[in-house]
Amino acid sequence: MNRLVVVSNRVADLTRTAQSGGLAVGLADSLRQRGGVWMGWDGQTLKYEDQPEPRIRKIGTVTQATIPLTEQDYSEYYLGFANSVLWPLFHYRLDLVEYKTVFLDGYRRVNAKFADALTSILQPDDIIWIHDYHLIPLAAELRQRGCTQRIGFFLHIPFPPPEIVAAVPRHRWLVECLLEFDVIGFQTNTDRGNLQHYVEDHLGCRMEADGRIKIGEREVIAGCYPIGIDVDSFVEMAERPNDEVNIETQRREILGRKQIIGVDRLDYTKGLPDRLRAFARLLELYPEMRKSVALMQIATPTREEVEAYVEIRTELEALSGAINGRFADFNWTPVRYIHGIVPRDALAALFRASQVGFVTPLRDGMNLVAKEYVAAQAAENPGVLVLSKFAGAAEELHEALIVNPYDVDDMARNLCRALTMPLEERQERQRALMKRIRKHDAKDWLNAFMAALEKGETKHAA
Ligand code: ADQ
Repeated sequence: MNRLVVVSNRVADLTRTAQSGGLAVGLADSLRQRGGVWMGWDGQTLKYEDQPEPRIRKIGTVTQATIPLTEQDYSEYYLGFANSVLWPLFHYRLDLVEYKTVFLDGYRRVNAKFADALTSILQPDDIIWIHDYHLIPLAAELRQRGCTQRIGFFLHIPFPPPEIVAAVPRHRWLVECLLEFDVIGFQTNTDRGNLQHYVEDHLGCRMEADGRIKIGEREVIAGCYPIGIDVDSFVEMAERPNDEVNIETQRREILGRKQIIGVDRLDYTKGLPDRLRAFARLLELYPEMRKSVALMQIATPTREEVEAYVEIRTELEALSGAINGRFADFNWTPVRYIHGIVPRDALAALFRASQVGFVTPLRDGMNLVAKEYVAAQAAENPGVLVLSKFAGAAEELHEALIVNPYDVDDMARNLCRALTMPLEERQERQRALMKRIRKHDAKDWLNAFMAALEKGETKHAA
């Protein structure tokens, strides 16, 4: 088996049990199983340019190679082009794009820096797998340095329709860079279809039904590889007793109260304000629900140097305060808003102890929380997943209650339906959902992508 070299903006800390961020969670699970090298930024920012060799560290089956960035790189590449241009745009939020010419310069410069560092550790038989929107030009940079190894790319976030991609400054260059990879992986058929429309409309190329795109003498495979979780390890975590969660759950049971849970990185794509409004609407439309249900929203702060993230935090704090101010009683707090990272075992136990998993992004590549919630449920008395139709996961998880995250009334009605759903229907939905998350788990994701990258298989592309 060839050595697998994974590259992403950040490498996850494989020694920690608490991890927020889908790429870190999904990749850590997959890479631990196969072993290999993981290269990325070490999270350090230097004042001045330094060109050190990547720092190498071995953790179990994985060798980590990390490099620092300069403050200028961080501001122009990471906060700038990646998170103030590509992230909002690829999530269909043109209104939040903030572009400056130096952002694109920084994006290109850091991709060249990654290519230099990577070239110094590559071996001839390596297979390279690059992740996410930060590193779209990396294959082109590597090819310029004479790299002939197979290179794959996986986009964790959505790929929008051509009219939206066309709002990216130098969008044609960006997509041409994407086509320098041998395999391009998407979360959903919708995303892959959007690339097809772009290459047909703007580049005059054709994508075959099996996902092959011919570019001169080269052939690129565009495929759909929905990311999954390590189901067994999540099930095991959820079944393990957790004293703190148990005490809290017993207290709720005595009081006959149910719990709705939401867990997200604090990001404007996750639909958090309308989620809270939907919960308030539930209490308005169905007064009998008051005192018998609470919403626990756990939200980890991220990217706090970007203005839009500061605004969403302020808005949420105000909203949860307003809902509690309006509905709370001396012995009932309707919204519990927790601003922080929860260890994964506690998270699994909390999911299991919650009667509804409320996952309502306005747009999301996949959304692993939806799959984790399903994995954590007890087969004999499962909770119900209420899921946004704009999460990539909705393309697979048909037995969830699918809602429109912009429609507060629709979400409130479905919350009520979930909270009052008969046991038999809950069990039936849970069985079907479990089957689906097992079919597309972390191992399947890795194997399907590797089959395309190593053997040129297109079975998942169509
Ligand atoms: P994210 O946008 O980070 O990922 P998601 O897929 O939901 O979104 O993954 C978040 C992960 O972090 C989950 O494993 C969750 O349990 C964990 N997490 C979130 N908040 C947490 C908290 N407060 N405490 C502890 N853990 C927390 C990106 C894309 C997604 C895509 C993934 C994987 O935006 O669409 O599904 O990558 O490809």
